[in-house]
Parts: sequence; structure tokens; C-alpha cells
Amino acid sequence: MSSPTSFSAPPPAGIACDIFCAVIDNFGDIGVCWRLARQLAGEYGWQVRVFVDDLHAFQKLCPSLVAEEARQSVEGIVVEHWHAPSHAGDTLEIADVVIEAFGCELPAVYVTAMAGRERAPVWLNLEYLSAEDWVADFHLRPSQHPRHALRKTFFFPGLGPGTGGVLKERGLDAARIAFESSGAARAAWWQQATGAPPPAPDTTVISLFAYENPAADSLLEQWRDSANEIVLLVPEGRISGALARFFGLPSFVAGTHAKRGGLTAHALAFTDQRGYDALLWASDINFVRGEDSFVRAQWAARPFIWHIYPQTDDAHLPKLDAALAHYAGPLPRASRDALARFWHAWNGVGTPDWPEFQRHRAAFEARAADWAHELAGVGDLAGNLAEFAKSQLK
Ligand code: TRH
Repeated sequence: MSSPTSFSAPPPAGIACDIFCAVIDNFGDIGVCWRLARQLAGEYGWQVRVFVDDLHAFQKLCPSLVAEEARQSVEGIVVEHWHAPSHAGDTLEIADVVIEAFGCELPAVYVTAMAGRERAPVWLNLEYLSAEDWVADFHLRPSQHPRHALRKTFFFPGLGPGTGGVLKERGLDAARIAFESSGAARAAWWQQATGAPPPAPDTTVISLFAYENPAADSLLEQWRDSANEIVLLVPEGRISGALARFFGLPSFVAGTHAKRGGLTAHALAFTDQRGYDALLWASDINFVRGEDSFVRAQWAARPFIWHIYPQTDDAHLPKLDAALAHYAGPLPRASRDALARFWHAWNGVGTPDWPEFQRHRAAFEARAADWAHELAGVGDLAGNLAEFAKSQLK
């Protein structure tokens, strides 16, 4: 392959931004990058390119993407298949703002060209979300490149003041309220997702997006024995095996429906990224995981349980507690402890106690609404990032 050539592109209409994303596993890496890209392009008018090394993972949450295309435009965003660590597009174009997501390494040829640019780009390393206190101290810390006249700034998402915040589209609350207040929209959603009308109003609807989880068996039994009807909505994925075992089925693929005792479960097809929000809004309680769905559950403003991405040596547990401190801190003591116990049990420490969760549900509901309001005060990550980048480009 011939090496890319550098050329002076005509000045773009908006700020040009390149986002580099290496998919480690699952959907969170590309999920966060794609959401950020859509916001920067759609809300800020930036000219965005996304370099991503796994188009198949990307296609799951963006079905209009063609997994075999080396370069394509989706929703006005250029998507480049980042097919080798040294690759940075067939023609080397250096953007005004360069975002390396989650510590992925930029191609050396790209970094060299960044240094050769008349005006050095704003180079940001977008970190993983953590609710820990130290994040505010490290947010926006610069780091000088050892060889080039380039500075990289660490951009830390977070749940508290002084951090980069988390992603929230401008129209998100209005879209949620429109869905919640339209019986027709909800009926259409249930029909399309489950092939059935919405359940009776006194049913508890739960969405379940999780990794494999040993606590699932006990929880499914408790739901089966629950006095109130429970409808479980399960996007096809890593937890599906537990559902198949529980119902004695060979699999729990999209389109499967099953019932035992008070528990009815529907396996759902994995939707595009926008469609996932409607699942959260259609549910009373959401089980979420990783990073992006964890954030979406907070904006859905209803109780949620987080299956945090597990790390070696239980390094994830302090992060779980840091999130609980923000989210559950103002709850009355007994409710706070009950929520902490339930979250811990869902993350490998203890056994989940559904009746106890139910006893505190009204407090959890009130807190979820308050928390969504408080979190919005930290500001939207895309807006915070755009503001910082613009201040550096002046
Ligand atoms: O897929 P995840 O487990 O991703 C994780 C985390 O990001 C973690 O921090 C990271 O280290 C690891 O990947 C590599 O969970 P997450 O972050 O919630 O991402 C899921 C994405 O999938 C999110 O953008 C929502 C989207 N989604 C859909 O688009 N449709 C669906 O039907 C569902 C269930 C999810």
C-alpha cells in the first residue's frame, strides 16, 4: 500500500474533528464515540470523522453502516475503517481537534503530521467514566509529548462538578417526556418490541442488559415468586444464557417469550442506539452495564441497577461505590443501604434481595428523578468538550 500523502485541505466550514476508537470488547467504546460524534456534528456543526477498528461491533448499534466499506458517510459523519494501527485514512488530513478515545494509540504517521501542522491541533484523550473523586483533579490536565511540540489534554467524564460530565443530547428530555406522555407511542413500541400490547398498569416492567451474572438465577427465582406481575425485557446478549437455563429453553434469542409464575420474559432484538433509550423509558426499573447504558439509565430518571465492567483484583468495586455515593448519598439511611446491598449483590458480593428493593422503591423513584436533575448541572460532555476545544483554538 502506498503511504498517505499530506496536503493542505481548504478550511472546513466548521471545526474539523477526528475521533479514534479502538474497540476493546462489547459496545461501550464505539457506543460512547458514536454518541459523541453525532452530538458534535448535529449540535455543534463540527465536521467529524470517526476512525474505528471494528465495524461489525459498530454496525450492531448503527445498522445503516456497511461493515465492508473502508470509508463511508453516516448521518453526515465520515466513518473510516481503521484497519491497522499505522493507518490514518488513505489521504492524511489532520483535524483541528483530535480525540483519542480511552487511551487508544494514534497512528505514528498521524502524530508526526499533527506536529508538522501550522497550528497544532487540540489533542484530547477521552478517558473512561469514573465517579471517583480524584477525577476532578485530573480533568483537563495537559501532558507534553516527549518528542514533538504537541500537548495532549486528558478529558475525564464524571458525575460531579469539575469533571467533563457525561453525554446528554439537547433533545433527550423532550423525547423522553413525549414518549412517556403518549399512549400511542408506548403501545406502538410494545407492539414492535414484543409483539404484544403494553402490560397492565400494576405490572413492574424491568429491562435487563447485563454481562453473565451468577446472581441472575436467584433474582429470576424471586421474580417468579413475586406477588406482583413482572415483565422482563431482555435484549439478546451475554445474559441470555441465564434466561434460557431458567426457562428450560435451548436459547433465549430475540422473539422468544416465556412465563413462569409471576414472571413473563421477552427476548428483544438489539436495537440501534437511539432505540435503546425507548427500552429504558418503557421500563420501571433498568438493569444496565458498562458505561454508556449506565449513563442512559440515569437520564431515564428511574431506578436502575448497574453491572459495572469487571476488572481484575476487583478494581471496579471502589468505582461502583463512588457512583453509589453520588447517586444514593441523599437517600434515607435504610434505603441507601438497601440499594447498596442490591448493587453489590448484582456485582458479585452477596445475594440480591428483591422484596427489600421493592420496599424502598418509592424512595428510589424519587431519588432517580432528583439525580437526573443534579447530574444535568454538571453539563453535557459534548458541550463541555466543545467549549474547551474552542477556548484552545482561539
Ligand atoms: O457494551 P458494554 O458492556 O461496554 C463496555 C463499557 O463501555 C466498558 O466501560 C468498556 O470498558 C467495555 O465496554 C470495553 O456497555 P455500554 O457501555 O453500556 O455500551 C452498550 C452500548 O450499546 C450503548 O451505547 C447502548 C447500546 N445498545 C444499543 O444500541 N442497542 C441495544 O439494544 C442495547 C441493549 C444497547
